[in-house]
Amino acid sequence: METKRALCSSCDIYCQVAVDVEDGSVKRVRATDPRPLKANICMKGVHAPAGFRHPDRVLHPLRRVGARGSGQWEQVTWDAAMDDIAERLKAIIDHYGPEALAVSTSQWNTQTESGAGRRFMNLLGTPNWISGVALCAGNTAAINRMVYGWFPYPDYPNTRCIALFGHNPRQHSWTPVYNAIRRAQQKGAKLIVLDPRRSENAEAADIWLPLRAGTDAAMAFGWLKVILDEGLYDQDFVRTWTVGFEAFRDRVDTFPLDRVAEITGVEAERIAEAARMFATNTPGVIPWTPITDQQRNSTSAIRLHCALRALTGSLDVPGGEVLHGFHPQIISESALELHEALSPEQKAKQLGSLTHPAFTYRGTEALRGPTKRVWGHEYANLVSGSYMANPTAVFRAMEEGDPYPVKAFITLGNNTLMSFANMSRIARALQNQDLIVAVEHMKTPTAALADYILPGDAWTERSCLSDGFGWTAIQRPSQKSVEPPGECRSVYDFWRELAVRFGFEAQFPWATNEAMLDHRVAGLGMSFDEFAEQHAYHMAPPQFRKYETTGFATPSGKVELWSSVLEDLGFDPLPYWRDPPARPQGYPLDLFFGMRDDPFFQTGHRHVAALRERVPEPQAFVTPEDAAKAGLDAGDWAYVETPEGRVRLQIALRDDLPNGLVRVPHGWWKPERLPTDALSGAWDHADAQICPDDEDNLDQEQGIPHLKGLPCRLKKAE
Ligand SMILES: Nc1nc2c(c(=O)[nH]1)N[C@H]1C(S)=C(S)[C@@H](COP(=O)(O)OP(=O)(O)OC[C@H]3O[C@@H](n4cnc5c(=O)[nH]c(N)nc54)[C@H](O)[C@@H]3O)O[C@H]1N2
Ligand SMILES: Nc1nc2c(c(=O)[nH]1)N[C@H]1C(S)=C(S)[C@@H](COP(=O)(O)OP(=O)(O)OC[C@H]3O[C@@H](n4cnc5c(=O)[nH]c(N)nc54)[C@H](O)[C@@H]3O)O[C@H]1N2
Ligand code: SF4
Ligand SMILES: [Mo]
Repeated sequence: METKRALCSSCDIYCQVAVDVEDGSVKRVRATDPRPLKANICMKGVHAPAGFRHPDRVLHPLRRVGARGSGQWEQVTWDAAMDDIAERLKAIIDHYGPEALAVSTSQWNTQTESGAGRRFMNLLGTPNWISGVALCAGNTAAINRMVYGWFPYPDYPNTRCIALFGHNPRQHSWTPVYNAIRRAQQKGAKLIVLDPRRSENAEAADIWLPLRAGTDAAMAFGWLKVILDEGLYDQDFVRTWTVGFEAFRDRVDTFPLDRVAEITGVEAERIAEAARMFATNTPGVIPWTPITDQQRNSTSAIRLHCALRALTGSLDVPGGEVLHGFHPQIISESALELHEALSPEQKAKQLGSLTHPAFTYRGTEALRGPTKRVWGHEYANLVSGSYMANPTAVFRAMEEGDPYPVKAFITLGNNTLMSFANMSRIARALQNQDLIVAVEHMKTPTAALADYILPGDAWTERSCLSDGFGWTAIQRPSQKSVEPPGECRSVYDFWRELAVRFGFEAQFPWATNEAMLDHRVAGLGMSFDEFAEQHAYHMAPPQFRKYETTGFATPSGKVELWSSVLEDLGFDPLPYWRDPPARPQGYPLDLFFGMRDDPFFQTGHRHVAALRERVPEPQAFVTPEDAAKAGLDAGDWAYVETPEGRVRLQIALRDDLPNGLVRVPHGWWKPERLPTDALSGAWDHADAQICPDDEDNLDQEQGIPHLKGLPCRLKKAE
C-alpha cells in the first residue's frame, strides 16, 4: 500500500487528503488529520473513487454521428479527434475570425491546467472565455480589485469576528471553511450570520439577522450608517488611505435605519447591534460569499463589504483579510496565460464588455499599471475570473450572431447548458454551433449536445498545483495517485495538442502537464515531484500593510470608496441600491436558487449511488403553511413557476425558512435517464430554466443574474 498526498477537487475548495493506493488502484480517500476540526474531508471526497470508476464514465473520445443531441456516437482515436477538431476550428476562424471561438470552463478547471487554455486563446486571438466563476467568486474578486487592488483572504485563526452574508459552510459543504469558523469561535471570535433562513451557522451565531432574500446591499448600507454615525471607524486610515470618503458618507446617509429595516425586514435595533459587534470586535472578516455574487445589487454589496473591511481596520492586518499578491518564486497562472499576447483590437471584441464590463479586459484596463506597480505583473487573473466575457452576451452571439457570430464552443468540465441563466437561450445557442467540444467525465446534458466528447482525467489521476485560484500566495501541490483509465487525459494535454496543430508548439515547449509543473516551480530549485514530496503547502509569508510602502494597486494608490474605475466606465462611482422590479400578478412567493445538497457538487455526482441515495430527488423546500396554501404535502411533486418557465420538484417541508420563501436546488439532471432521454431530465428539473437574464435581473456592472429573491408560485404536478 502506498499513500499519496492529493488535493481533492470534487468541489472547488481543494481539501488536502490522503489517497491510499494498492495495485495501481485507489483503495481509499481519507483525511490527513484525524482531529475533527482539522479533518478536512466530506462525503463527496470519500466517495470520489466510486464516481471515477462508474461504468458510465466516458473513457474514449466519442464523435457524434446522429443529429446533434440524438445520443448517437462512435469511438475515435485522440489523434483523429484532434485533427478533425483543429481542421474544423481553422475553417470557422478563416470564415468568421478567431473571436468566433468561445470557451467555458468550470471552477475546478481553473487551477489544473496552468493557464494553458487562456494561453492558447490569447495566441489564437479570441477574448471570449467564460466560466462558472462568473457566478461565484469572480464577481467578488473583480470588484475588490477596483476598490483596493487585490482580493483579500481571511485570516481565520486570528480573527475576532466573522460576518457571514448568507454563506453557510457545513460539515459537508466546504469543510475547511466550516472547520476554520468553528476553531475561530472556540478561540472567542464572534459570529454574525445574515440569512433569511435559520441556517446551521445561524444556529451557532452570536447574532442572526433574518434579512429578506436579495437585500444584502441595503443591509450593508445600514451597518455603515451605524458605524459612521457612531464614529466606530479608523479615522487615521480614512484620512491617509481612502479617496471619496465625504461623498461616500453622504450616500450612506441616505440609508437611515428605518429605510434599511423596511427593505430588509429586520428591526433597526438588531441591525445596529450587529454593526456595533462587527466594528468593535476587530479585526474582523467578511468571508467571500456567493450569495452577494448572485444579486441584482451585487457590485454595490461587494463594494460595501470592501468599505466595511477598510473602515474598521480589518484590511491587510493579522486577523483581518490579507492582500497576498503572487508567490515570489513560483510562476503564476496569470503569467502563463500570456494576456499581453492578445492584441488590443481583439481584446476590444470581448463580448459584453461595452454593457457589462466589470470582468472584462475593458473593465480592468485601468488596473494594469497599478497592478504591475504593486504586485509585479500587469495581468492578475484573480480566481481566473478577471478577464472574462459576459456569459449572456456570449450566448446571444452564439444564438443570434449579434454583434458577431460565435460558431465554435469548447466546454471543459462545465455543464454549460445548466450553469448559467436562461437555459432555453443556451440550448438555442448550442444548437446554432458548427463545432462543440466537451472535455468531460460524463455524458452530461451539455456534453450530449457536443460534436466530440473527450475523456478527461480526474484529480486522483493527475498532478496539479493550486494557488487558491490565483487568490493567495499559498501554493499546494497535488500528487498523481493512479494512471487515468482508458484514454482519459488532462485538459493540459487537450490544449497543447490543439496548440501544436495551430503552429504554437514553440509557445508550448512543455510536452506534458508534469513538464509544465516543473517549469512553474523551477524557481525553488527543485522538480515538481520533489516539491510535492517536501511540501503539503508552500507559503510566501504575507507582508501585512504592504500598501504603506507601495500604495494600493488602484489608480489613486488608495482605497477607492469613490471608484475612479467605475466612474470612467460610466457607472455610479458610489455604491447604490436598486429596487426590484414590480411583482408580476399571480406570483405571491419568492424563491432563491441554492442551499447546496451535501452529497453533490453543483450539477455533478448524481450518478454516484452512495451519494444519490441520500438525496434521490430534487427538492423544493417550502414551509408547511405555504405548502398547505398550494394544496401540497411532503413528497408531492410540484411545479415552481416563474414568468420565465417552470421546474418540477418534490416538496419537502421545512420550518427553518420564513413563510413566503421557497428554495429551488441547483443543477438537477438524472444520468440514469440515458439513453432514452438524451438530455437526462434537464428540461424537467434544471433551475437554469427559470434563472432570468433580462436587464432588470442582471447586476448592471457585471451582467450577472439575480438568483436570490425572485417572484414565483407553486402548482401541483401530476
Ligand atoms: N443556474 C445556475 N447556475 C449556476 C449556479 C446556480 O446556482 N444556478 N451556481 C454557480 C456556482 S456557485 C458555481 S460554483 C458554478 C459551478 O459550475 P461548474 O464548475 O461548471 O460545476 P459543475 O456543475 O459541477 O460542472 C463540472 C463538470 O465537470 C465535470 N468534471 C468534474 N471533474 C472533472 C475533471 O477532473 N475533469 C473533467 N474533464 N471534467 C470534470 C463534471 O462531470 C461536471 O459535469 O455554477 C454556477 N452556475
Ligand atoms: N455539498 C456541497 N457543498 C458545496 C457546494 C456543493 O455544490 N455541494 N458548492 C460549493 C460552492 S461552489 C459554493 S458557491 C458554495 C455555496 O454555498 P453557500 O455559500 O453556503 O450558499 P448556499 O448553500 O446556496 O446558501 C447559503 C445560505 O444562503 C441563504 N440565502 C439565500 N438567499 C439569501 C440572500 O439573499 N441573502 C442572504 N444573506 N442569505 C441568503 C440560504 O438560506 C442558505 O442558508 O458551496 C460550496 N460547497
Ligand atoms: S469539501 Fe469535500 S468535495 Fe470539497 S474538496 Fe473537501 S473533501 Fe473534496
Ligand atoms: Mo460556487
